[in-house]
Amino acid sequence: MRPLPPRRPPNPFRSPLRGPWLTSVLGTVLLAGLPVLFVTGLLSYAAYNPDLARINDKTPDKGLLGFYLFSWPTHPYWLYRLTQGVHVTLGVVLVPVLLAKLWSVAPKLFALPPLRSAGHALERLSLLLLVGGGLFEFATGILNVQLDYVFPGSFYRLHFYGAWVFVGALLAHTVLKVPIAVRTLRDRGLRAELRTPLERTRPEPRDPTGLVATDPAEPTVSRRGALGMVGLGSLALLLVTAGQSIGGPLRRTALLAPRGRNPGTGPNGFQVNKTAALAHVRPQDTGEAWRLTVRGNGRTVRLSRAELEAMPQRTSMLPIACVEGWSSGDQRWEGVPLRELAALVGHHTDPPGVFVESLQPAGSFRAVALRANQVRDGRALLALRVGGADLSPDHGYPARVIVPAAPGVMNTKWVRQLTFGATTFTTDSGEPA
Ligand SMILES: Nc1nc2c(c(=O)[nH]1)N[C@H]1C(S)=C(S)[C@@H](COP(=O)(O)O)O[C@H]1N2
Ligand SMILES: [Mo]
Repeated sequence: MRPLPPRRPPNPFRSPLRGPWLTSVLGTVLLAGLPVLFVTGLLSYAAYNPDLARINDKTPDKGLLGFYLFSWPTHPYWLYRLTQGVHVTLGVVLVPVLLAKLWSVAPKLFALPPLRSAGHALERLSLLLLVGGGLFEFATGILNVQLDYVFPGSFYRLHFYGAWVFVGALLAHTVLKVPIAVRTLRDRGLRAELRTPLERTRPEPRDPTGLVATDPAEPTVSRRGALGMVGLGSLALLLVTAGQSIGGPLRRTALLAPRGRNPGTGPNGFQVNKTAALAHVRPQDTGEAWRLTVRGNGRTVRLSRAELEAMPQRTSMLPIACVEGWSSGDQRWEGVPLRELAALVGHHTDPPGVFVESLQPAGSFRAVALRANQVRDGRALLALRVGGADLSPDHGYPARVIVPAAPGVMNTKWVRQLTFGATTFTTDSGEPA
């Protein structure tokens, strides 16, 4: 008996919309957005001043990938709020486009046989890095924002290395696909296609890309309709996300914001990333017995809160802008400029950077190194009050740092010690910082 020819399963990819045109349109949108995501992501890493101290560096093994680092400026004071707001908002908004793009090329992703030749294997590998890398970056970013640092300690590393892998694959993919995308978009104008209703929606001509269905089903939606759904999805995500960065009345529309939609009322009524209780900062540590230790130049000064309040106070209108994309908006902070505290230990002109340590016993954001330019900016404070009231326990009472243009993590709460001109950054527990 002769063996039966292998039975081919019915082709599951029968949508008449698939084809190089739809893929090119979606690809063009991604090609406009992804570089912005990449650059704002790199900027976010630079904003931590990772080259200043190990403790600032969440990706210590970066090697050459840190080639572009520079000292993060303090002007304009809303810089990180802007770059990180764009990064997170754009990332969320591009999700429907990414999913639609993957849907549009699905037949290629599941093509059989999986490997036909060495060249084909290489192409598959680059696709794996592209698709896997893209999904990985979007998934880690969104999980980090929504699920409160689900990858303890490792998010930054995963997201940073993932970004380089993804961008490498994207670059190769772009070089390979731009010619066909340009040709396709030129042959089939966007306007004409967007005017085509369902009745006149036809599959694209068969072509070597293998995207067009061999046995297309009847269309149930036009290309205009399909792109419209993607656009509406993105618009809806924009509307429920952007408010967390923009603030004002829009904050209430930020339904996807992980924090701060109901932050309470009053001067301290804005987002809290980590509460005092979660940080294991106990009331007895922040009461009357609390002292701020200021060190530098071989000297040590200890100050009570009353003594800090007796120093000349300065007011700074500054936002907290978290890596998660949300911002508190400008708040009116009052306290002692960091450079005045440097002067207390003899740094009267051109103070150096400072190592800030919190009362918080453990956790990755309890200490930070600030650069000289941040200390020298007169708006950078050890804040005691916000919006005319004492800091609440959750916002860092008795004292917290606030620095213009810096990421939220630099604004250490429940400060215990400031070391100006520190050369080693080791916390009391001996942990390398
Ligand atoms: N000691 C300490 N300070 C900290 C943190 C922390 O976990 N511990 N979180 C930081 C982060 S990630 C942000 S975004 C801001 C949030 O400040 P807020 O809670 O007052 O809005 O505080 C920063 N300061
Ligand atoms: Mo943050």
